[in-house]
Amino acid sequence: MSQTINPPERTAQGPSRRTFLKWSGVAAGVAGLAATSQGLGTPTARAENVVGMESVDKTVWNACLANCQSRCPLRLQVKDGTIVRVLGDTTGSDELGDFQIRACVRGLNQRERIYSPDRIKAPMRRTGERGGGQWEEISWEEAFDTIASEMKRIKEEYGNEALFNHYGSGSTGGNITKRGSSRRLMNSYGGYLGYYGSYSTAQITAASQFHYGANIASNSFEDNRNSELIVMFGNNPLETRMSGGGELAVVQKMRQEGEIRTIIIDPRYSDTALNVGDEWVALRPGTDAALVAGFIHVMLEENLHDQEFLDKYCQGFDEATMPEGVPENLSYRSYIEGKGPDGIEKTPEWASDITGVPADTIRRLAREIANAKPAAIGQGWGPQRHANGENSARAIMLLAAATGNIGIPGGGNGMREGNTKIPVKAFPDFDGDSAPVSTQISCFNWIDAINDGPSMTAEKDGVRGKDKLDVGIKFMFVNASNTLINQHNDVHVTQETLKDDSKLEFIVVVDHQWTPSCDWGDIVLPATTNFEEIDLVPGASCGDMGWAIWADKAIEPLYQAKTGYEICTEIAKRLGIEEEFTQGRTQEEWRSWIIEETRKAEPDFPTEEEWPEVGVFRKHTGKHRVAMADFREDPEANPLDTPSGKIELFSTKLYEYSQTWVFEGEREGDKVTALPEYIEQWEGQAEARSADTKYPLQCIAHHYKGRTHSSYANLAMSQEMHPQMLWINPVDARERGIDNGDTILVFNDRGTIQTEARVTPRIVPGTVSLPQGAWYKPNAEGVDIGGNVNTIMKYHPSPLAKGNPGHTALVEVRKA
Ligand SMILES: Nc1nc2c(c(=O)[nH]1)N[C@H]1C(S)=C(S)[C@@H](COP(=O)(O)OP(=O)(O)OC[C@H]3O[C@@H](n4cnc5c(=O)[nH]c(N)nc54)[C@H](O)[C@@H]3O)O[C@H]1N2
Ligand SMILES: Nc1nc2c(c(=O)[nH]1)N[C@H]1C(S)=C(S)[C@@H](COP(=O)(O)OP(=O)(O)OC[C@H]3O[C@@H](n4cnc5c(=O)[nH]c(N)nc54)[C@H](O)[C@@H]3O)O[C@H]1N2
Ligand code: SF4
Ligand SMILES: [Mo]
Repeated sequence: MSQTINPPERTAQGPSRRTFLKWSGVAAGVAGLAATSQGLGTPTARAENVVGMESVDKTVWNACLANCQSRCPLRLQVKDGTIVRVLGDTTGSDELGDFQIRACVRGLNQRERIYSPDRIKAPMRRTGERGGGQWEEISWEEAFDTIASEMKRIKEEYGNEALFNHYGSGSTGGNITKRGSSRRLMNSYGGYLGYYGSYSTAQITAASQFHYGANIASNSFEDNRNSELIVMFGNNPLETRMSGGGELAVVQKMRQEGEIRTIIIDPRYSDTALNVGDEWVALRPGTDAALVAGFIHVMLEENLHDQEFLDKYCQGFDEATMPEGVPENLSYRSYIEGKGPDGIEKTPEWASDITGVPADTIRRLAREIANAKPAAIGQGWGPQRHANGENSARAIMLLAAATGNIGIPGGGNGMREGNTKIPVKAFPDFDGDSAPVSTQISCFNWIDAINDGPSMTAEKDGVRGKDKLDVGIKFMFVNASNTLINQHNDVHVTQETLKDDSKLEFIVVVDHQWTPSCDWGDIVLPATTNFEEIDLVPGASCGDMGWAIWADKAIEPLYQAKTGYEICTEIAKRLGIEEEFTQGRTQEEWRSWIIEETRKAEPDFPTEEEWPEVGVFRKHTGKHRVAMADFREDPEANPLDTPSGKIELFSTKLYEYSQTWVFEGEREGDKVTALPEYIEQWEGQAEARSADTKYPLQCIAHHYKGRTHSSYANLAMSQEMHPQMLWINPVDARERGIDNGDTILVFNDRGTIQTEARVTPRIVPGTVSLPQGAWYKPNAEGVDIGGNVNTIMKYHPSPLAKGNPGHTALVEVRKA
């Protein structure tokens, strides 16, 4: 029926410039563009200066809910039912604790997203083969009836564990508008196969569970004012928490205040290195554990480590603090001194060969890090989103322990910085401990659960809550997610898996943009953007300040779009569980409930009457977060949740897993280790440098300014400001005859991507980076001209977390 308008015709990277200009040519568009381009001034100044502001019908609060780990309020100006301008926060100041929370270019360019030609306009059903691109428009009635009857059929035939609510982070910032609705729907219907971990943090979350007994974020960035030295491993707040009132602002404020020496350890000279770094340590990806081992070797030789801290608070640095019943020479000291099973002494020269960092630099840095009292040692999530990311993450935590920096002001526990949120009541999704089904898989290995669920076990695949799965995934709800295709490692494996609809029998995709994942749905539903519904936005924070945002409906739903709550209510009705699902409340009534419930614990939280005027509610804790201060103070009274109650540098549980977990087939050679030792990655630096390699370049996939993962990727303005390109060092480019701006092919045995070269010394030689999140767009030959890095990434869950190794792959590059 309406194939011509929906799904939309896309060019290489979303709609063409021409399409964009066409829609922005409407009367309101020009003014809106002008306002967007004024984003450089302070939002207050901007709001005052906008010509004709008095002529709009209304200005409402809402927010950018993309999962960029900032959360910016937006002021939407509406005329004749159209959003004509998007303005930033008009409250707050430049003072720490009262920051004006300034939206970045993505948030301010919201109109292009709301009025994008890629908007899904009506419910659609596939007609030909799955993924074949043939669609027909159907009515909402028919869509709801079909989804409900498929859920019923699959539940009756296979049980609730055949239902799956796919990972997705597109509406993470919301509360009622978050994906809670689909979770609540499926839990009201008896539950679904759950997942643990996230695409963001699977490895560090799993690793910290064994190391610290819990996922404990480090000291806040504001606490850096108490530090002598800041060391950031793969942490890039200036590009990945970009709000002008978020961590970007805190980090820059701290820099202005104290000029504390800052060392950035990253294969890339990131914007954080550029803005606040004093020294860039360019290491090869996946080698952080080797670098740390080299540091510790120097510290032990020169007696610079904090032996007292290690003795009192940690298990397994020395033989004397090993758990009982473990053979000799398995402590970290033995590992460093070459007395462990591998017999290799972890000298700076050894570390240098692996990391590419000169041995003398390793010596100098080890001394500096050990002597700075205190030092804030922390990491972003880049080091852990790797093949053996669990060990990289734990090694960085170990460095914080060996230097005695844990639990004190100005120090840190080696995790990513912590911050403080206002405890806004969440829209109840019946998940967590109260979920009717407790069986879980990792968020990343759903592919295996589709292909052969019953073969998945606890010891081989990390199934939790049961020894093995009884049934594979048969029904999938994909809500606010482009992870079905775009964001999941190896688009080819994914497509091959989804093609066979006798395995995964039914897929519903709900989004507001027709993404590459929509191409693989059986039914695709048009969701509203959060600007077409109401909410109370929780969970935003930077440093020691938290905030919440009032979100009002700016415009009526476009096309035939419906809210997530409405969609799930209609399905619930047909499943006979409407009452359980709604509890008799409308979306407005849920917002009132959220405010009332929050006010019980937070009496100064605004009332519903106050909110529309308040817009943004901020609260500073008045102190700096110091992680694990209680434990430092009194480890006996406040033990950690590890078997020993201590920091387990040698993990008792992981030691057990190292002997019982199974790695076979493709995963052979993977291992879980009790110590955070360096493990050579598959497709890591060693293979890249071996003489007979076909693919000599390590490829990482940093998170990029132009997008939030794949969100905003389809917008012409985003593409113009931040075009997709491969970062490549001049040395590697010269060898291949590649000049800056050349069209190139990035390839390995899994696939080929066509993109542009950015020849820059800002990336270490031997490594390239293709920022993740560009929309997958294969041409007739199967070459991805969209520039999606998951075309060359491998589907290979990490050993412990079964997480996404989204920064590990080898490639070759040549001129197209
Ligand atoms: N603008 C923007 N902001 C975002 C996002 C986005 O897509 N765009 N995504 C959001 C989401 S969902 C998340 S999870 C976070 C992600 O936040 P992070 O995971 O911290 O971001 P990454 O860019 O993956 O990695 C951070 C840095 O680690 C470096 N790195 C990669 N491999 C290694 C390594 O082996 N060792 C070391 N030392 N460094 C390494 C990268 O070059 C990069 O500079 O960002 C959030 N914020
Ligand atoms: N190789 C590699 N791959 C990676 C990464 C990497 O570092 N390397 N990073 C990974 C990480 S950290 C993450 S978090 C994932 C992110 O992957 P995803 O969680 O899939 O995030 P997005 O790509 O932003 O897709 C979110 C979708 O939600 C939609 N959406 C937004 N708001 C709403 C709403 O209100 N309702 C509905 N129904 N839809 C909405 C958006 O339009 C968008 O299409 O990608 C992962 N993929
Ligand atoms: S993408 Fe992040 S930093 Fe940018 S406006 Fe949205 S919430 Fe703010
Ligand atoms: Mo993420």
